[in-house]
Amino acid sequence: MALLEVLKFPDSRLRHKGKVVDKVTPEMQQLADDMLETMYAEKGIGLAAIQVGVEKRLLVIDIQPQGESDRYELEAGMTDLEKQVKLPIVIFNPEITKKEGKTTYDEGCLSVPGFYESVTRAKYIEVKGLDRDGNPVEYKLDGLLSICMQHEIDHLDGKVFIDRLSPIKSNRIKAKIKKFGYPKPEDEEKEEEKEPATI
Ligand code: QAP
Ligand code: CO
Repeated sequence: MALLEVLKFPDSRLRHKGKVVDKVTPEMQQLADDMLETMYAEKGIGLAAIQVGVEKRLLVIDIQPQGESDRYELEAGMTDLEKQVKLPIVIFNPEITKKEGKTTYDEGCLSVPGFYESVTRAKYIEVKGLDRDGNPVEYKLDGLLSICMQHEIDHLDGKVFIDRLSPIKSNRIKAKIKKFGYPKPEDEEKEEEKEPATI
């Protein structure tokens, strides 16, 4: 097991596309395990191989909070479909075969830490691919799992969630990152504390 470095926007490698995995080799399984370990260590709920600089179509997802992390407000309850899914999800060559409805969620990303914005995506999706053993799998997803799967598949196509915002919002975030870089977690807390309530 090993922790991997997560690339931060605007790293140009986040614009690369993942290549189809022809065969799920032990090396590919090791990569999947390292990505899961990295995702848990960084308190994420999803991670795509592109984010760790590997150009393969592989992503991992787990929306069950690990330890005390309760950032993702799962007290609202999982949907019936979500409860049926065995977590974590490890999927190679994910392909969306069906999309239905629309839903909006305040998304974040381990490659854009500290920034959260509303993104609209399909509410329900069906996805097929290969599991950790190289066997075909199919998922029917809604709720946070559906959103997360679409967000991670975007990474495999060189897309980051801020690309899906209005140009005004996305340019504002890009400019802020260019100018200030990313806030350290301590700075973020301090800023919240001293921020006066504004009307
Ligand atoms: C993608 O994102 C996602 O800013 C996964 O300081 C997010 O795991 C899909 C994270 C929301 C659907 C909804 C972000 C951790 C983790 C941060 C993540 C941060 C620490 C983001
Ligand atoms: Co992301």
